[in-house]
Amino acid sequence: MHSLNNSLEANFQEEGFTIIDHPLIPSPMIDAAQSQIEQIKQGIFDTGLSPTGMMNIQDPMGVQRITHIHAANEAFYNLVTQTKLGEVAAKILNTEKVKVWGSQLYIKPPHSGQNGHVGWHCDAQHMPYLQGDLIIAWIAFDEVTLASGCLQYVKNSHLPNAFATPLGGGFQDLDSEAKRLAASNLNKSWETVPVCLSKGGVSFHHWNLVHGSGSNQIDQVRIGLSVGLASENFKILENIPDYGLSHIIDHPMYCPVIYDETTTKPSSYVHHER
Ligand SMILES: O=C(O)CCC(=O)C(=O)O
Repeated sequence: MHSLNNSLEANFQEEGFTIIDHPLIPSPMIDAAQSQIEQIKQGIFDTGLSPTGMMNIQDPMGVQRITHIHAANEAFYNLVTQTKLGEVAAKILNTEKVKVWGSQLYIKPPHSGQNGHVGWHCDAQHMPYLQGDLIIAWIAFDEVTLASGCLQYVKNSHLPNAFATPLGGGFQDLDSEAKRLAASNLNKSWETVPVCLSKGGVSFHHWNLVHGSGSNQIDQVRIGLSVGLASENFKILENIPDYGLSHIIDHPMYCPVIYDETTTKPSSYVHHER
């Protein structure tokens, strides 16, 4: 077990996020995954399993999303399971075991305008059926900056009663919503932190942290893979629609354990059958 004063964990608890700007994920693994995106969009899945959703994937201006993409493609699966992602998440979560409960590829086309905004939200509000120690890792497929529409975190907004509940990821008027949220607690400062990353850099954020992202104003597409991670104490609540998650939560491809200190090898390293 990692010590409580571990700096990654302490930083995460205090601010609600941890940014690892050096390439935690090796470039060849990112390139391998990126080269598969077009065929995934065309419905070709080399694992034989489908993603759980493909949203707006032909929209030339809006945010395109593919959920549980790691189950549908081997290069994405390797990127999630065979890198240091789980090890770092274990330190942040102060846990012995890390499980993936979801992933979402976010593709922001060049010059996306307001359609390319992801509204201020916290992940907990969109997934009320999940409970426990949950975090999100966001992996940059290329250098991301404010100009390319990087994530923006609102510092300390994960703390109880920080701000009013945001209108959610679908509400794309970032400025007016930021004003409303900031005014909802005048005793607290609304401080946004642009999550600028180099290729292979990863940011980790708290389940309750308010975040969003602006438009991609450059000529190049902005791609990031968001990976939902949890420690062992996590559970799916009953009687709340969970969009089928309870059916795949024990599936080794959809929801692999990517780090396990109690075994010599994380279980996800076992190659899946075709
Ligand atoms: O990629 C983005 O701009 C948004 C991602 C996001 O909201 C998340 O990973 O929780």
